[in-house]
Amino acid sequence: MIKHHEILKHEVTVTKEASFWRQLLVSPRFYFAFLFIQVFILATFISTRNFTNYDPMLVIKDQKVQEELFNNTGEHCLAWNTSEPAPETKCAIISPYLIGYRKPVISDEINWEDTLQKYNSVRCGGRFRPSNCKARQKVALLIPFRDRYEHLKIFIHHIHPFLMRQQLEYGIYIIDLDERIQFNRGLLLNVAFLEASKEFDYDCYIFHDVDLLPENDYNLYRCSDLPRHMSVAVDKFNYKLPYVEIFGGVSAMTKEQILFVNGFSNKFSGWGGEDDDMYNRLKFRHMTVLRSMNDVSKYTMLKHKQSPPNPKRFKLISTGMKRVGKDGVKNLKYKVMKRTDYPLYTYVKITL
Ligand code: BGN
Repeated sequence: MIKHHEILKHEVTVTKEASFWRQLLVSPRFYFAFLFIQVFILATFISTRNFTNYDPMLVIKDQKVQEELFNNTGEHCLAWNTSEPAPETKCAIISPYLIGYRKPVISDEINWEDTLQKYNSVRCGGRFRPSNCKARQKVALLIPFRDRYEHLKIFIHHIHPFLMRQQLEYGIYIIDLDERIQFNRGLLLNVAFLEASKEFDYDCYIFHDVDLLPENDYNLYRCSDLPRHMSVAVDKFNYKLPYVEIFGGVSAMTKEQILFVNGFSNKFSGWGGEDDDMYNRLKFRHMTVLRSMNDVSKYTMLKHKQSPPNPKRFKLISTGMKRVGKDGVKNLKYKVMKRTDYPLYTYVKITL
């Protein structure tokens, strides 16, 4: 038999519960929290969607110009036809195809097959030249590489139309190192320079990290009378130059400038310092570094884990100028393990 006081206890609990819900429903705090949660869910949803998923090929509004520029042939990986006469007229100083600032597309939907199909005017090895004029500079894009195929896919998808719009004649070189050897950016850039210059007499060599995507195609990928540091404003550094002497990320030098400082040091294994050492080399040889304005030199950095910094880099930098003559591009020995002209880039893997 249920006792009287137990019924009472039950009723009190029910009334307490009812009053809790009533209080909750009339409380402005409850509605505020409810609204806040909804806004939070909506904001999360919006931020995970990629609204900048535009097609860079379609940003050129004029269909005829687009066809001329990309010269679709419908075939993949054609070699240059050397007997084909190159156009005589020089391209305009500032290409008419430039579109200015566009946030780069970073999407899971980017895939090699589509990229290959889209950029089928690129010749074997990732080479291109404008079909209707003579490019003002022949540019080699040199990319030190290890494992980051996800980045490479997005980079290649972004960089081809970017360079095409600038009406450059160019080649893209991905330089990989035997995985038994610690990554060495400076050494790989030296190799890239040597390998690219064996093929063509390029006017300009651009040292380019695979995780940096230029945002504005007025950031012209060409060389000047002095070395250029190009990745001035990177989103990771709030679009500000982290320090004046920085020369990493993306920079451009001519063959003469590279040889004048004996390229990069080959001694910076692991992360950091090789670019600072290069800056010192330039200073040592009385060269200043050119930079463009922040708004044209903007870059998006693809996300990745920070590699462990090389603890020896401080010592190497402080003793660097004693080695300029004997540690660089002129004294580098390496063996090519693999060299392939892929449709969208030249791949070279080396060992020491
Ligand atoms: C610096 C690195 C550079 C790198 C930039 C940007 C060093 C040497 C310290 C004396 N330099 O700190 O190599 O490009 O950051 O990430 O670590």
